[in-house]
Parts: sequence; C-alpha cells; structure tokens
Amino acid sequence: MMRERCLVNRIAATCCLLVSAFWLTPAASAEDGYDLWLRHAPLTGESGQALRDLAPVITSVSGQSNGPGAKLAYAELQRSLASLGAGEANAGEATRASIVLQCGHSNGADREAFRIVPEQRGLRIVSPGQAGCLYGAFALLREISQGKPLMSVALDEHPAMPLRMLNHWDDPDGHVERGYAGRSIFDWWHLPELLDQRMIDYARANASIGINAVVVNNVNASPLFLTDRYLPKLKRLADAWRPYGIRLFVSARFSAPRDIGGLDTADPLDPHVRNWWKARADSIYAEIPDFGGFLVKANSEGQPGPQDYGRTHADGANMLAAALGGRGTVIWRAFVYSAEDETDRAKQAYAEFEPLDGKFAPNVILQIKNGPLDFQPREPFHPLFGAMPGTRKMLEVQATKEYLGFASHLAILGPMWTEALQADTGAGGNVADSVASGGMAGVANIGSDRNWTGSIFDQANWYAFGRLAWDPALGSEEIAREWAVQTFSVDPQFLSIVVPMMLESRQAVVDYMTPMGLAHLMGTDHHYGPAPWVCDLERPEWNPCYYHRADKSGIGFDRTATGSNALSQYAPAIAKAWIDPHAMDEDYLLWFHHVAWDFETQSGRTLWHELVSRYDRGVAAAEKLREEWNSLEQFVDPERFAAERALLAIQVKEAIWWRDASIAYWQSINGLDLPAGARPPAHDLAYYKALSFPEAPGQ
Ligand code: BDP
Repeated sequence: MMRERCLVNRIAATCCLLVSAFWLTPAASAEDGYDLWLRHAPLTGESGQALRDLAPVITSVSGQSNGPGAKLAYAELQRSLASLGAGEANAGEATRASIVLQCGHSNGADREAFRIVPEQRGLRIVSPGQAGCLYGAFALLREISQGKPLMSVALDEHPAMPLRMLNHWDDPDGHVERGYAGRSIFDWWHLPELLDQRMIDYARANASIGINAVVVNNVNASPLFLTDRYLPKLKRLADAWRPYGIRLFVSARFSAPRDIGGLDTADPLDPHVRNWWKARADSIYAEIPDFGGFLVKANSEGQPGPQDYGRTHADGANMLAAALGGRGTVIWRAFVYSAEDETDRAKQAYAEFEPLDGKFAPNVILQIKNGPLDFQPREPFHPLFGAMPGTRKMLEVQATKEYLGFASHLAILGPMWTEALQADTGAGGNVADSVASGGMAGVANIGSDRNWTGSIFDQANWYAFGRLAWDPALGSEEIAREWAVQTFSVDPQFLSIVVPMMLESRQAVVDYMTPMGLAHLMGTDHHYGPAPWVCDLERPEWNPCYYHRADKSGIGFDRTATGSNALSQYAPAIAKAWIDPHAMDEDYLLWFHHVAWDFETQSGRTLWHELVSRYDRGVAAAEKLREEWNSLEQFVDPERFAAERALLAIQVKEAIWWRDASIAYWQSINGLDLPAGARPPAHDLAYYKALSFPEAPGQ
C-alpha cells in the first residue's frame, strides 16, 4: 500500500516537474499578477540545484508549535519552498537540511522580532512571539528567492516602528476614494457570512512585508462603521487577520454620537458624549479584544471635529483615547487647513498643532503627511517632524498615486518616501527617528482589480511601503531589486534594466508634471492632468494659481520672510539650506521662492529655459521607460508584459500633454519665446483648457 502510494506520488511529482518545466518558465506562461511578489517561481541554475539538493525538512519545536504564527510559518515554508523547487528529488534523508521554527508566546514589543540562526545542517528561525516567526519565514523565503544559499542566511531583525499600517480610503458601498484599482476589496454587503479568499491572501501579502495594522475605511468616514450592524463584519475580518499579526482599526467620524447615537452634540467635553464613546469602545472590544483603535480626520475639508464646539484637537483626541483606555490607540491626523484661514495653507497644520505639544494622551499618535501640503510629486518634509518632541508621531504617505498619474503611470515611490524618511529635521535626527515611537501609514493603492493595484508596478509601492516601515534605512535600489526578482525574474540582464527604470521613474513624473518645486497644478477635483490655469474657484487654496503664483514678473511661492515665512517653521539649520535661491537645491526652488523668469539657475540657463528643459527631460524619461520595457519582452510573461506596455504608452502620451499644456500656459503668462530648438506645444492653450474628464476615477 505504502509502496503503491509512493509510486503514485512519484508519477505525480514527475508529471508536475515536467508540467512546471514547460509552463512555469517565466517568459512562457501568462500571469495575471494576483500572486504579487509571492509567486515563488522555481529557482533555476545553481541556486535551484542547491535548494533541490538540500530539500529542507521543516519542524516546529515541540510545545511551541501550536501558535497561529508558527502554524502559518510552517505552512508558508512548506508551500513556498516547494514552489521554489525544493523537493525530495535529490536528497536522501541523511543529507536533507533542516529548518527549525522556534516561536514563543510573547505579547510584548519583541514579539515581532526574529533571528535566523545558521546551524550545522540547516537553520533555526527564532522569535519571542508568533508574528516574528511568520516574519522570519517570509524573510527567509525572500533571501532564498534572491538566490542566496539557504545555509548562509543569517538575520537578526526587529521593526523600526510599532505601527506599520495601511489606510484604506474605502466606503461602505465599495467605492474607493482616490482608488485606481477597481472597487474596494472589502465586501461589507456580504460580511460577516461571506469571507472572500482575498481577505486571507491580502493578510498574507501584508504579513510578508511586515504590515501589522489596517484601517478598513475612508478617513472621510461613514458612521456606519461604528454601528452594531457592522460589528460582526469587523469581527470576522479581525479574526481572519489576527493569525497574520494584523490589528484592525476603524476611521471614526467625530460626529457619530449625533449621527447614530441619538445625542444632540458631539462636544468632546460633554459627559454624555464621553460615555457614548466609552460604551462604543466597550462593545467593540467585547467582540474584537485586540481592536487597534480609531483613525480620525477632524476639522479638515468639511469633516466634523472638536473645533465645532470650541475645543482643541487635543480635547477631541484625548476624549477618544480615554474611551479606548489602555486597549488601543487614537491616530489623529494633522492634515488640516481651514476655510477661514487666509495664511499659507502649507503653514496651517504646524500653526495649529505645534502649540499642543505635550497635551496629547500617551495612546494618541499624530499622523502627519510627508509634506506640508498634500502628497505632491515632490514636497519638502513636513516641519512638524522637527517639532513636538512630547508627542508620538506617525508618517503618512500615499501609495495610491492621486497626484502621480494614477495607476497608469510607472512611478516608484520608494525613493520619494526615502527622501522624507532620511530628511534631517534639525532636531537631532531624521524623520524616521521622529516616528520611531509611532509608525508609518500608507494610503492603500489596493482594489478589486485582479492584480490588486491597477498595474503590476504599483504592487512595488505596496511592497516598498511595508519594507520601509519595517526598516526605513533600506535603500531604494535594494527594495526595487528584491521586488523585481520576486515579481518577475532573477535574470541579471533583466534586472540591470528594470531596476534603474524603477529608480528613475518618480523623478520623470516630477519633471513632466511639477518641476523645480511647483505643486498642486492638477485638474480640479479629480486631479487628473494639468490645469495650472484654474483660478476662479471659491476658496483661494482650491486653485492651482494659488500655488504657482505665476505672473509677468516671475513664478513660485515666496515662503521666506518676505512672503508667508513658512520657512521659519523649520529648524534654523534646515531653513538655512533653502533660504538662498541661488545656492539651494533647485528641486525645491519654486516651493520656497518667487523668482523672475530670467533668474539665472545653476545650469546657467534662465529659469524659463531651465523649466522647459526639465519638462523635456521628463518626457524623454517617460519615452525611455517605454522603450526599455519594450526591450524586456523575453523576460516577462505575455499578459503582464502587454498590460504594462499599454500603460507606458498612456504615460508617454500624458507626459507630453503635461509638458505641452504647462508650457502653453506659462507662455500665456510670461509672453516669452521657447528656447531655440524646443518643440512648440502640439495645441494652443484653449485646446488644453477645454479638455474635460467628468468620469475620471477615484473622485
Ligand atoms: C487629499 C485627497 C482627498 C483626501 C484628503 C485627505 O484629495 O480625497 O480626503 O487628501 O488626506 O489629497 O484627507
């Protein structure tokens, strides 16, 4: 019987090998991108042979093997090592390597740490907790996928910050605000009864890169998420994600006590309001004992908040913090600007929050966007990171590319986030240091599209977010390479082209959209395409002309002492680097200065000629991305190759549109000729102004 089964198994295995040899050669089989960076395609060449020779046996140390992380780590290693090619083909029992999982039951801060320790014939994954074991398993697989010999993997890691969190801007009806990858992945309508397999695959993907927290709904929050009806739905998700080390958070609408609680106020100092939130929190914790807490957008862009009752942000946040108690965390957003405030919008968050330093409860974290404005292709870091030493802080970045070409454009954001994380705040460290006790939040780019993110390369932004939140010191190149190897191919020729493409892509977008520190020139509401001419909207800061301030004499926003003096919100040593328009990094020139069109830039060109040359550089870079991708056909399966080829054609078309429309508009303001040899815009300004896209996604 045993022998028969062996024979059947062997025939099946041989068939499998033949089938995989035929079908799984990277360039031959069509793939739809669903497997993300977790494809674990069979390793070829020497590393494949080595893995087959070792045919590792996985064991969990007895007594500790029953925890959820250990079980998942075990299953993950079984499944993925087999997929990478480790089988029993070449190894006799005596020569097989061993992978030992030693997972503890710590609930402390160290539960996510892990070590991979080489042993005589194999290795041991050790963690004080369950989540750490799973992270260790994924780290090992990542190393092996890069072609690293199993026996030489040695790691000792712990996360750089406690919260590594995705913020979904998803509404109960499945619409995703600023989502470019289809509808929401959360099927609130059918929950709790129906738990889509996607919810598990999503958790697995997050765990593989260390993401440990998910806010499931839009910051422009519906109070529905706080109703009793939604509790079982939330519970079902939280239960499904718990083994993956993920805690569920909810965006809370500040006016909920009025909206759904039957009270006539949401004043945070009103005892009835305080009791209402406390009772809500108790009900949630009764169902979800490890509920993460609330994310709140208050008194910003029309959202309700404590200021509606003459209270401060600290009053509001602390009231919710008291309701959660030691059980959870309030993430309070610093993205505020007021309809009544005439000062520079880029100054307002600092002005409102800095005086509140030290006034927030210990379980409140202030979530601050990377730049002082709003997820633009390039902004200087937010000055709040260099302030408020008595407040826990969190960095918020946007993976969904609202301002960088939606999911159509190839724009790898790792370099942009690293620019922020590594920025010296002038307060004794960099931005990453300033969020070490808080965390990093990424506005998710994930939707119901089969490939999750609307394009294959947008998966790299989800990936980079997780990796950087785990370790902000990781280099962009390392992250891009890791992702490209796991997603496409380990072939050095392929990587020598695709990794530089990824690294250069974001600067290309900056150049053709908003060069030299320009910002917020996108179309009204949907933010699709150029509209620098818009100047007639009710509030000044709704208009692109507010940000570029172009007139006959020059262009740019004076944020020095002669202007809004936003520069003074930075530490003196940092401000000093931006104060002299002739000596500073010109990537931020027009962010901080209003300069004449004939201002001499560091290239020796006038500002006007330099701007045109940057637009041209951006278009050329987009064309280069397209050509380089087209040269990679032999390395990529036909389905993913064709999809990206189509998107890159859109990117080139839209890069030219951005350049031409912007130049046509600037010329209408400055009356200047183009530099010699520069191509005139394809159409006149009226043509670009007349374009309209009421159906643009994500609004
Ligand atoms: C802006 C988006 C808007 C968001 C807002 C926010 O356009 O949809 O609600 O950010 O972060 O960039 O709250």
